[in-house]
Amino acid sequence: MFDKILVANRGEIALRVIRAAREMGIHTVAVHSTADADAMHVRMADESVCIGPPSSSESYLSIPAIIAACEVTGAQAIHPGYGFLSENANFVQIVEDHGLTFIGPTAEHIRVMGDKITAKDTMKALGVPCVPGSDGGVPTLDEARRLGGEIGYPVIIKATAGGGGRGMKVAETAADMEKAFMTARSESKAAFGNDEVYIEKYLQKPRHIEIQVFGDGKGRAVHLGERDCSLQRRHQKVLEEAPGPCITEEERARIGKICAEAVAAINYTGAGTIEFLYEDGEFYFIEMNTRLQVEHPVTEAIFGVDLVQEQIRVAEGHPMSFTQEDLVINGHAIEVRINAEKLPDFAPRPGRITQFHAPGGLGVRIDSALYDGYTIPPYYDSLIGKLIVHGRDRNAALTRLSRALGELIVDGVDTTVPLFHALLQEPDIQSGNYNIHWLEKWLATNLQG
Ligand code: MV4
Repeated sequence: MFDKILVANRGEIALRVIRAAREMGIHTVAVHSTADADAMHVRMADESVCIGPPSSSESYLSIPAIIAACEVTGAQAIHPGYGFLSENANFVQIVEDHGLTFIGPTAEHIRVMGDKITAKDTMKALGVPCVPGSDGGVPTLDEARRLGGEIGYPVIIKATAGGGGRGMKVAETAADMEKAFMTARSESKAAFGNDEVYIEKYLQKPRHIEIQVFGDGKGRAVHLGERDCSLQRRHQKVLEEAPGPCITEEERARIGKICAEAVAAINYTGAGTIEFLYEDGEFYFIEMNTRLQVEHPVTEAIFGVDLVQEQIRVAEGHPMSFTQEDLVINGHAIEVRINAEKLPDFAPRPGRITQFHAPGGLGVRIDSALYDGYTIPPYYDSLIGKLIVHGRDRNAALTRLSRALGELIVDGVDTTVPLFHALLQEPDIQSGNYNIHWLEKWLATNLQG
């Protein structure tokens, strides 16, 4: 059993981890940059260590500073949250070399899934359905042209070192292949120092459906259904819900079983997300995320589990506290991401919060590190809170979301809250009829126009 863990993150996710640990009787150490000396995670943790200047690369991404903070405080384990060092295999290796425990998967799992070609090969071999495309990397333009003809246009060229939308190019026809292939390769080389690319059939109107999985590292694993995260802008999720409005119980059971068996087979430890594109009733694997995700609370709401406590439990070598049979969906949950950004261009708006009032009541959860008088620093991402609502069905969740947004007060900076009020008026949102392109099209006609 750990007595003390270090939280290598900031903002709402640091609070999320501190709260989980506290309920388990585990002491917490916050780390912070000089810009975050007054941040809520520093106040809420039992102890804190300043690890560097404002720049993330010299603080939240500084491996020596974080290892040193463990050594001076006696923390035995590190929870990375999301972002920062959460999917850095080299960091995990160093943590373990110092006799500390990384609360998450092994360095090897992170490495395999971090390379998108290796991830796809691995998943394909484990029986997970993938987007039709190249078998591994595509080294030459000739090979790309041959594959384009074979797969059928449109195709998408993706960087193996990419992910989350970075380093992708679509070739609509054979005539576009040269430009798309060459740009994908050179941009990938410039961004990641790796020019290896692969090719897939381009799906034109899919939904983004991701399956939450959880493993004990000893060959047992479960799935916790799906989240529909199709509402995105520039590859940033805006609203997420569980269960997916278009997924049937049969589809969930089938794809869930495939995912749980795949992660069991690789002895995966802790929380993971298997991302799919879903079109015309079929699932196509695209990527696996080896971390706890921002949107994990919608899954927690409908299954009534604490995924962070579960991560800590399995990191200590204990079994999971639930079996697949225990995991029954109750109702529907929706999360909206509240960013300090000004519409219509979503420009970051750091600044002082003059008033913050969180909504409450049945089925309402706020994960936020805001407080009255807090100054949002300009150095980090603009997520300042998540509002998660839970109701007996999707309509109840939508009604509750509208009610809770009405109670929320965030004064002093612009936020994405007005976007959600507007989205709730849309028949397509009310009915769940949207795909990965819906939001960008809506923004183009309703905000820019
Ligand atoms: C695709 C695709 C269509 N066809 N792959 C974007 C992020 C990365 N995770 C994968 N992405 C896509 N891959 C094939 N074969 C369309 C996208 C995509 C997308 C995916 C999920 C959510 C939003 C998106 C927005 C644009 C493109």
